[in-house]
Amino acid sequence: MKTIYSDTHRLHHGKVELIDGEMKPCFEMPKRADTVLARVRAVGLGEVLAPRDFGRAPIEAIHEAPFVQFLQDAWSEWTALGRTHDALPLVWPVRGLRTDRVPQSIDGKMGYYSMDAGVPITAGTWTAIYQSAQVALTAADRMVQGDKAAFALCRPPGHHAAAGMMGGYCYLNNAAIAAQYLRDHGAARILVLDVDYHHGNGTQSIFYERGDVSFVSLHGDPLVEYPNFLGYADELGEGEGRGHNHNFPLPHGTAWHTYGPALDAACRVAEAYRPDAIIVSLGVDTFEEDPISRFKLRSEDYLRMGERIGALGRPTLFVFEGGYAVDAVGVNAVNVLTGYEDAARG
Ligand code: FKS
Ligand code: ZN
Repeated sequence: MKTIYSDTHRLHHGKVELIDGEMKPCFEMPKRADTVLARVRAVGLGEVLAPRDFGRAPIEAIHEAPFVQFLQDAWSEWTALGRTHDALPLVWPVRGLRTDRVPQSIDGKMGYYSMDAGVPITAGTWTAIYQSAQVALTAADRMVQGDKAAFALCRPPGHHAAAGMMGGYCYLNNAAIAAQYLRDHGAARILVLDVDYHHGNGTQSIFYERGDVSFVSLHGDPLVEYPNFLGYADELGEGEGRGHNHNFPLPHGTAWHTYGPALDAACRVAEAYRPDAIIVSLGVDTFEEDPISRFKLRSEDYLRMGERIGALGRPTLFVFEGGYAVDAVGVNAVNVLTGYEDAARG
């Protein structure tokens, strides 16, 4: 399968992250994508193509225009105050506070448009997130052109980003943007299968009331894991979307002997939907050595994961999400892709 990749991801390089009460270098770093690209080349997965430019319209088919504008302007508004460090939010409109007015100050806007502080905005962030979305769109367009599979090597990731909200290293929801693009180019039903360790709250919320895009996710139980406030098994969708949202929260310590059957259950849900295409939100932070996660998958398990997805026999677009064991992230992500190809070839 072809990989879509752009070097512009390097322009997004946040310096610090507040984690476990400590300021640490950002886990979501450029080297992650470099490692995956190197592995794609090492195994000869297929051609690596640069993204085309589809403009803002397909982004704004998912995200609220004022939010997109905020993302584009945030760095210049921040630096206009004489600030030189990364922009970060630090106040949020939680219970009892008002959300009917958008603040004018950049500090107010940063909080209004975010769910947590894991979203540094730097000089190059807009270019990187815009191009990350274009990477997903270009991969989606390959599928429209008839490719049976494609790999969008997106960075920054996207699955925590909602229509008007950034969070958890995510700004624009690459998988959701790709799903909408496929819908707008002839696919009637899309299934998003999210295997990142963290629940894809953004993707879920974007499609929660829609029957044309189903969301199925396996992730750390929100009772004990980020994003903490969404991702329970009783979230089944609403209205037209009723029955089209499926969460499989799993406990800390989950290894393949538990993960495999859960993936199988998720894949049976996917099969029953008979999607025209599957989009996999491919995070490999389920790895046993991941520094911020608590599942116990091993590198060879990712081959099994890919094989199970390939057995669904549907056109499949893989969109890269999380994974922070930098040295292993390439092997693990590409194992899913080669496992998929082995199974899809039959
Ligand atoms: C828990 C702190 C959690 C934020 C984790 C963000 C995870 C991001 C991701 C994505 F795919 F979006 F990159 N901090 N103690 O891996 O889900
Ligand atoms: Zn994750």
